[in-house]
Amino acid sequence: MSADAFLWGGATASYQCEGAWNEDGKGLGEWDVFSHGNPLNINGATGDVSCDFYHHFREDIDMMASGSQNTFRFSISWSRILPEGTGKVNEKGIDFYNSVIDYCLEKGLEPNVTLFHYDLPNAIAEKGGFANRETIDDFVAYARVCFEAFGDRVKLWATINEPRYYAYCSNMVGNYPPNHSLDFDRYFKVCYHEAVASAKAVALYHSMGLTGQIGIVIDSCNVETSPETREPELIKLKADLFYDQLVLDTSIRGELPGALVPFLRENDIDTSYIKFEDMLTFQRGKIDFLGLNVYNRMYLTDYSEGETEVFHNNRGAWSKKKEGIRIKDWFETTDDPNTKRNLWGREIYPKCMYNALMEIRGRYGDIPVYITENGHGCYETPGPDGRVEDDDRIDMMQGYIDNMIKAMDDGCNVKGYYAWSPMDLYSWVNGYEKRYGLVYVDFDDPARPRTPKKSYYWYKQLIEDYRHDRESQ
Ligand code: BGP
Repeated sequence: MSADAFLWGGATASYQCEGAWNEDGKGLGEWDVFSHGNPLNINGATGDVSCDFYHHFREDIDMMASGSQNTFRFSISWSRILPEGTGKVNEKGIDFYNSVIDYCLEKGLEPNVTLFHYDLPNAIAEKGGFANRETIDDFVAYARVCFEAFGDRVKLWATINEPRYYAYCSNMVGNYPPNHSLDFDRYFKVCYHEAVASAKAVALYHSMGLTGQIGIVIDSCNVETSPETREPELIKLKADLFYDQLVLDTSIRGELPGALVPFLRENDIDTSYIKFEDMLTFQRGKIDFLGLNVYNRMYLTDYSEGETEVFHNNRGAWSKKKEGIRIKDWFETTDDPNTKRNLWGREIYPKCMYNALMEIRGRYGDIPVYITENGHGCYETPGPDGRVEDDDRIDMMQGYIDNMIKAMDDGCNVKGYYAWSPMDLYSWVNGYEKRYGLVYVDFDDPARPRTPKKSYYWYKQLIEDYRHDRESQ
């Protein structure tokens, strides 16, 4: 593979695919506790086994390699490495990830490793998780263990997956543990501490003399306002602070967005946790690349009458709910009659890929970007021949990829694309009915057999055509 070859692959997260939740010395994670009996786990699914990547990783990596993919993004389970969150290292956890990394390299896949993808060790969650400032140093200590164990072979690292969306679901929607609802103080505090933790881990990585690159992964929240919106520029300013600037400005520019503190103060939101010394941490912890997960945009309008409320759909076709929020005197999410939604009420809007990339280029310059996730969740049942004809997924992903390539042609520095997900896996709270994989997993069969879907072959062809057209000269 040439050093500057575009990376094409798939992305997973430890809790969503590994299973083996209590094997080989792994400690309890906050999702293990939540999914075992919390009534807010409304579909009753757990990640105890999932697609059992822990025991099937060679088969999955073989499938990726045969699909012409040259990279694999996965996350490390903090509680598999440090069962209590801090302190003693579980050597069997280290062995597992060594095997995954080594097998990726053997098969020609560049490992792209995320340190934290929503799954705090329970011991850390019980101390308040990222609402507790102590978690910053716990995270950095865990990062050091990973850099020392795997940093010789892993050249692409991400600190935190979607710090904003994790904080949002845990503290605003309340569907993720610890299930706080519309808690603005906690939401901003968690986002802030995650930003400091990420910057500290980046600074540590850069100080260790390792030869790779390190970034953060954000959920792209490209904000657009509907035509009838009053004061659209003000709405956009507020929404950018709420959705993405706290992560982007701290990690790319190394500074807190200037408007953040006055905005929070005017809205009586706690700012007591913001420390002057952290400004230096942000300066020292600038990322090498940005990971961008692209699913949808934030389509907004003004909202001044009525209550603040949040709505979410973890029941799919069983519910008519859309995904969104209304915040009194800030904004509300609204409908664009011209765009489709998936059955979980999320907008499908391929052009947000182009818009998000161009906006990042416009605001932050030539930062290298990886599209660390993009995909389509659907109900799926194989036909009588065992095949899944997932034409909707193909159409959807093709639209997003076309927009990514257009943005690259217009100057965006995109280095790679990861399909969410290479195989079917657990979808947070939604369970297993919402499938994203390019490969079908039969969750009813204890052997968890895998069968490539039509999209798997489409993706392989797309990668090969891209290489032929763009990289063979
Ligand atoms: C992203 C997460 C992934 C994945 C994906 C699909 O926000 O990083 O972990 O789950 O979204 O979301 P969901 O499974 O909720 O449909």
